[in-house]
Amino acid sequence: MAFTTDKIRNIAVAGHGATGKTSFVEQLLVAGTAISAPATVESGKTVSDYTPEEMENGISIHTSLSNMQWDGHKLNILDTPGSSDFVGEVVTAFRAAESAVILVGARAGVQIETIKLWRRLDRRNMPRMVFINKMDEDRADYDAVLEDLRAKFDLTLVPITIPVGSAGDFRGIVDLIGNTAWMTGSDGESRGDIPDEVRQDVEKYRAQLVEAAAEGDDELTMKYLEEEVLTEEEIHRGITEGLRDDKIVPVFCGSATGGSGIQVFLDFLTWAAPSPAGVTEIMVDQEGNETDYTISADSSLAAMSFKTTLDQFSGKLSFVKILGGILKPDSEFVIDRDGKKFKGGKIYTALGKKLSDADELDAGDIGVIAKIADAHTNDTFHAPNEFMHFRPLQLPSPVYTLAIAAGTKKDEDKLNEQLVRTTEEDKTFAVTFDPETHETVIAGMGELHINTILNRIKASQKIEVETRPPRVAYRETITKSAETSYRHKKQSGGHGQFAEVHIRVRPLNRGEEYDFVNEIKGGSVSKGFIPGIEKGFHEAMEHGVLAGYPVRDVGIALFDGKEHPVDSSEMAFKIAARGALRQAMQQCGPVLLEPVMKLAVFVEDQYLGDVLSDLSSKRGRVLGQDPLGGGIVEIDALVPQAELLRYAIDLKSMTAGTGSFEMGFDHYDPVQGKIAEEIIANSTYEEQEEH
Ligand SMILES: Nc1nc2c(ncn2[C@@H]2O[C@H](COP(=O)(O)OP(=O)(O)O)[C@@H](O)[C@H]2O)c(=O)[nH]1
Ligand SMILES: [Mg+2]
Repeated sequence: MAFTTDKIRNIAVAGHGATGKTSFVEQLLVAGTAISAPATVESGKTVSDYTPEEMENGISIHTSLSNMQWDGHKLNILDTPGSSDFVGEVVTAFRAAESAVILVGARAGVQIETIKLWRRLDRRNMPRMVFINKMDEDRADYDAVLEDLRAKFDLTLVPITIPVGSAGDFRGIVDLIGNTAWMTGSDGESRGDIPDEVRQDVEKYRAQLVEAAAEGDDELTMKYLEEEVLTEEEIHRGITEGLRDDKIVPVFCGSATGGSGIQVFLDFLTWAAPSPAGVTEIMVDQEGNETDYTISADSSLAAMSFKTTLDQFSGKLSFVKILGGILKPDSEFVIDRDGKKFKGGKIYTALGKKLSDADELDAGDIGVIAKIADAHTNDTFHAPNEFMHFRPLQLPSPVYTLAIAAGTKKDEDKLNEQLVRTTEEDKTFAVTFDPETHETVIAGMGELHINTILNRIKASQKIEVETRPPRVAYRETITKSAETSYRHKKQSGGHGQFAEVHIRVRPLNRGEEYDFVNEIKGGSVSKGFIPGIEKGFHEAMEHGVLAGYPVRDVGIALFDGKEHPVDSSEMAFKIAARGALRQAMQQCGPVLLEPVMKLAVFVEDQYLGDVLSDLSSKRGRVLGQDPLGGGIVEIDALVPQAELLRYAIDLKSMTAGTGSFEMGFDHYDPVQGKIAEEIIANSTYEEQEEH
């Protein structure tokens, strides 16, 4: 059965690790009769956590897609991992959904990932709801968590449901709009009268709710100011508009393992959560211009692949969101990246790992296309004869890198193939070959992320891999000017080799790389030899005189030279130029340069002191500290890359696993003293040249 765009809801379930997301999704699916009973995460049998690595670790690692029906609507639910190592999966889910529900523990309250997710949603202006989960847990405190949320976030937080009792005494919830209680019993939730003990709370929170609804819409504001009441229909309108415009955040509560708070939440999704109809996506044309594209089933076929996986039985699975038109099994489409044409073949809806045939998927819907071997994450699939490309997922850059090699030479190709394949699926994972260090370098979001990938490759390919910290890409440069001349002369039988160059060398500004001026007047060196001379300079700059690292930011002027009518050649001038520049660099105060990274570290303030002193021991320079509210601090700092090779691991151990960071290359800085001496002493360059 196909659902029209306005009857579809795509919801991302997000939150700090272990707030109960996967358990919550189980309950939604039970209520929607997509499954008959909820499984516990510990049993390894939940719908969402189905990969071997998830069952082994007991946590969600991938975003998994489920679908269910509720009151004439189709809900596509994306359960996301809570660990910052898998933030790429969360971004993926946010891209595919129109709204998100953030789970927060009724005892734990706002945690570090809650804040980071909130900021991510802010950047997208994405409508969001909060579900305060684990109301049955010891020391669960709804009021305190709501207060905590209000203190930390600017948006208007509006309770839609409140608890009846808490911790051991938690018995159900009250739906403030419908004015009914939903009490939990052995056979799930059932409607009942509002218990007297919560009447006062109901009144207090209902007043907040009506006031917030009134703020959603000017007309309602007027009416509320005059009459101080709104009808149920008006409350619905105000909340729906406030949520859609990302001004108010509806707050729910319940217990995922106890199956409480589920019915009201599902009803709410159908009447209040935004559908994909009329939502805009950003399209990029071949010149890079961005335009808005409105999701509509009336357009020609367009879809975006937001996730790719490799299934043992079904082969490659492309998770797509249909943005235009209607996808059918026989639809023809083209992949924007390489222009290759495909016929859809089978299309599916997903319930975790279980795929079911679909007859059609309308614009706004999410589904799976199997066996398109060439499809990658971020591809746009569009109707033949028109080019379309949707803006790719905006993912954070990797923070943890390792050099990698197969255990044995013969497995090298296998390993490389698997690594490259992983980059096509997982856009937060990268692999590069560093021609300078001859290392294959992999990069990801943390140790857990990288280990998950490598364990999968090792198990599926039956190969061993070895990893070690990657070499740092040092550079060399000069600090003063000098003038020098160099003669290359060789007499070996037949005709000899002769060339002489006179050069002036000066340091350039950082980042200017290389500059060459030919100042020769009067033809002491023929024009024809100049390309050979420049080649010689480039060769000399490939390996500096200190430790053999590439040289940069050097300006060279060729102001004189000598040539021989028979013995001079381009080759002879290349050798002379190389010799001249190497000689000059010795005289120009050569120094090592090291890459310095810009770092944003997120920590709870109890760890702030430790993290700051660690940064200073790592030669870091703190640029600022920004309290993000709720005891979470962002530290911005500049730190040499050489000190950060294990930071993804160090930070986790310093902060009991709660800290995380983002980083990117910033600039090169000179390294001096003992540290430079050590790098030079450890350089293997000279040895390599002798082979
Ligand atoms: N007491 C209680 N435990 C819960 C509740 N929801 C989840 N849990 C437990 O919390 C742990 C983490 O749950 P999980 O669904 O994997 O959380 P996720 O990491 O957010 O997906 C599991 O042991 C669950 O059984 C709840 O409402 N009450
Ligand atoms: Mg989970």
